[in-house]
Amino acid sequence: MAFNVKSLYAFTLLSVWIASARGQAQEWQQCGGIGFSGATTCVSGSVCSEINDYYSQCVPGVASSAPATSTATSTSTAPSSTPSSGSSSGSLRFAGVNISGFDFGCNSDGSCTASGAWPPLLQYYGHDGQGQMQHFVNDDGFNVFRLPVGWQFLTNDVMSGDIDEDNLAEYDALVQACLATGASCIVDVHNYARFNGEIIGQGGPSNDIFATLWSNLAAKYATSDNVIFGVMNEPHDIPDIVAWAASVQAAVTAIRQAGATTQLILLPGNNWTSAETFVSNGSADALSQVTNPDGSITNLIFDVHKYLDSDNSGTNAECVTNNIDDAFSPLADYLRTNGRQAFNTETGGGNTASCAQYLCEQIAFMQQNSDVYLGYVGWAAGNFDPTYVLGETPTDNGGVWTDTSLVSACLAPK
Ligand SMILES: *[C@@H]1O[C@H](CO)[C@@H](O)[C@H](O)[C@H]1NC(C)=O
Ligand SMILES: *[C@@H]1O[C@H](CO)[C@@H](O)[C@H](O)[C@H]1NC(C)=O
Ligand SMILES: CC(=O)N[C@H]1CO[C@H](CO)[C@@H](O)[C@@H]1O
Repeated sequence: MAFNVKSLYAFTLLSVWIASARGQAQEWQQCGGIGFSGATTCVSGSVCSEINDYYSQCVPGVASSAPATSTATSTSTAPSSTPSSGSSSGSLRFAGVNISGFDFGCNSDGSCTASGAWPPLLQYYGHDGQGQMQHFVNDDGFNVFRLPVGWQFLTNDVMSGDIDEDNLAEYDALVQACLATGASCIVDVHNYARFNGEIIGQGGPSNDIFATLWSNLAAKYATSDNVIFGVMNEPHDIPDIVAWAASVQAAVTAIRQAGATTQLILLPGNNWTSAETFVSNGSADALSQVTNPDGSITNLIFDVHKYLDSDNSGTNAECVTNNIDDAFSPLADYLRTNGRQAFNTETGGGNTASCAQYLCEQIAFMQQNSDVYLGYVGWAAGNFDPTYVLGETPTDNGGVWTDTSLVSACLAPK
């Protein structure tokens, strides 16, 4: 995803030459790429930046006449006090794909069945998740995978924090296949803050039970530096956000005390982890109170999701928004002001022209704000067919992998 200075420079010279003879692209609009025939110059105050061979777009900033000074465009918004663990060079630390399958059988009320899980591994009669991840790393440059799993699978349908060793061995096969690629691997409990319809800490499993689950998972991966702990997928309709933050705190404390002292932990807010309402819904303030046992907030990252379709459900093939003005721009301001970072662990759209346009715009914006955004993870490959509306599953023809068009156009770093 590294910003290409040479192309920027070339484009800038070109744009001076053409002198806006045929109209200019607006900020965040496409301005180049294979097959593109629209305006290739950008309005004043923005420059055309190459995202990949298929897509260049106008990003805020001015072209430097001495481009060797920096590999990043300056957005002029980053104060010197911003968090430093993310890349500051205009490229994101993480780009990845969800490898779905162990979450199959989960519903949004947190009811899952262990038997509904379908491991995305050939040895368990699933798709070749291992081959997919190797392809995604080697051919596309991805470096993170999110591995959703139902709580019920981990405990073999018992409402408990005690893990079923046989089931964990199956899930661990996917985690190890992920780690073997050299990528980071998000362990994501895909339960919508619930177990069989009842909310954790608010009528459902106690915070102690939830903490025990995470203590056991964290003990398993305490020495795996590349494991990232995704505390919970998509809480929604949580009546008491402060109580939910206490449940998240219980998980964080359990993870750290189990010996996983340095890994990233992802903190999920209400309303399906919406990036758009993370601040307004009260999630940001409540989750800001969550700390490590030593009182620090080191490596505690806000988890946000955002789809680009008309109802934000991630179920429609067409996209209608790049989410910048309504979600990622105001959220970036909040994060910067408060010294925090976020990770967009679910986004995506159909393999359509509208989604290629808007998702590329969204990702480019995140790259420009990589001081506060760690990266993104597309939904989804694994056991989904390429024909699934949001399918990102590559097809394997005798060892030659072919990506879906949205992965090629926007998601793949190279
Ligand atoms: C946050 O969202 C929930 C639904 O997920 C809603 O019930 C609640 O009223 C919202 N709170 C605020 C402060 O907007
Ligand atoms: C949840 O987020 C979506 C956008 O992501 C928004 O349209 C909706 O109003 C939000 N709901 C609540 C209750 O905050
Ligand atoms: C947008 C989307 O595809 N969401 C999926 C999230 O995960 C659950 C459980 O696997 C699916 O049912 C949803 O469709």
